[in-house]
Amino acid sequence: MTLSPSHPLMDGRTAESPLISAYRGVKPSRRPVWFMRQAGRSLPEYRKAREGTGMLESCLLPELASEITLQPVRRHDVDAGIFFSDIVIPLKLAGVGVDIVSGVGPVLDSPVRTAADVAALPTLEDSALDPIREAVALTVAELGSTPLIGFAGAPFTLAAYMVEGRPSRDHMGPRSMMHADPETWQALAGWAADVSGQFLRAQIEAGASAGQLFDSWAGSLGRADYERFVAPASARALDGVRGLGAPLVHFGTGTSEILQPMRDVGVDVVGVDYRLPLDEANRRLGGGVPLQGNIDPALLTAPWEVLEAHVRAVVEAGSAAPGHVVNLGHGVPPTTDPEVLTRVVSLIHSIEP
Ligand code: 1CP
Repeated sequence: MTLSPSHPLMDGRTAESPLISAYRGVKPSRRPVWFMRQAGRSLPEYRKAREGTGMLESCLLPELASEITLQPVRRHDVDAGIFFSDIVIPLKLAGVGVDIVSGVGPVLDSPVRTAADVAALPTLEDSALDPIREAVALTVAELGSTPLIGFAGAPFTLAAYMVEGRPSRDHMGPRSMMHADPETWQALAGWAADVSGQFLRAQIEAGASAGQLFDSWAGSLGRADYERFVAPASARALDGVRGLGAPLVHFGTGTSEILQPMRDVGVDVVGVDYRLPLDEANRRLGGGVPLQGNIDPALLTAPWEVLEAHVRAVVEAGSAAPGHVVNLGHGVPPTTDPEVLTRVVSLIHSIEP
């Protein structure tokens, strides 16, 4: 498994970029920063581009998905683009009935709750991923030396939507299934691992220079359940991706107690949410793992002096790790003033790496 010689990571465009250097634990020329959900409703140009087009439909129109991916890179001078798509796109491309309902999130036509439901799940044909490959190729052609990050949802977070049929607070459905019907759980997590892995691999092969596995809701699990029922599936999702040589990041929220097992699924970098200072995260990981994070999104509306002090504290704490990519502790809130994000980027770039 190797990337083509014309891939941005192989032909000299991105291998020494600040982002890829920091992910590899090499000192970068400037301290890299990007924001989860940097594309999206905080940007007026996004709202304009999306007008009249459904969320999932937008993800499957290569020119539109590419344009939306590029918008925050042009505006903020961030050190990476994050591919505009959604964690439920591989479900949709496999033929599972799913939509993103405005103001709600992913909603399935029929929740997946029994062994028969899982057995009836369709396979994801490789050719169905062609619109994704095309959008990635268009995007990296524009990005030049700025790396594109591909991503996928981790099996637990995907299964949380599949079992509940919609967003939920406590993810009771999948957490109950693990114990009540472990075989069905394993089959579902395995299915989710395979489609996620295919989705991420397609993005990296088409030109993404790094990949992020989002297990946004893994923090609802205790460590024992995470290690037994979830980590093996997350590791499986990355089996077809790890050997490509693109750095891999693993992120979730509320994961302070499971950072080490999240690292152990076989990633290079751990994303930390805003709850745990990065120097403590570094300590919990034994000091050898590059980190990503963790500005508290709530502070984006604080007075500038308060936000600046917080950003400086995050940078200081992150300096303990062998590499640090600045990000938020979770996604950009839709109400964020985009000019604040631009100012945060230039502050971070002004600090010695
Ligand atoms: O109304 C709109 O404009 C749609 C909102 C939106 C957007 C912009 C959704 C619906 N998804 C996305 C894009 C998206 N989703 C990206 C790419 C853009 C970027 O980061 O700049 C990414 C990486 C995701 C991944 C995603 N989707 C996650 C993991 C990240 C996270 O935020 O934790 C999750 C959990 C989803 C599900 C989802 N999709 C959309 C919503 C509103 C949700 C969350 C619903 C919930 O609360 O459970």
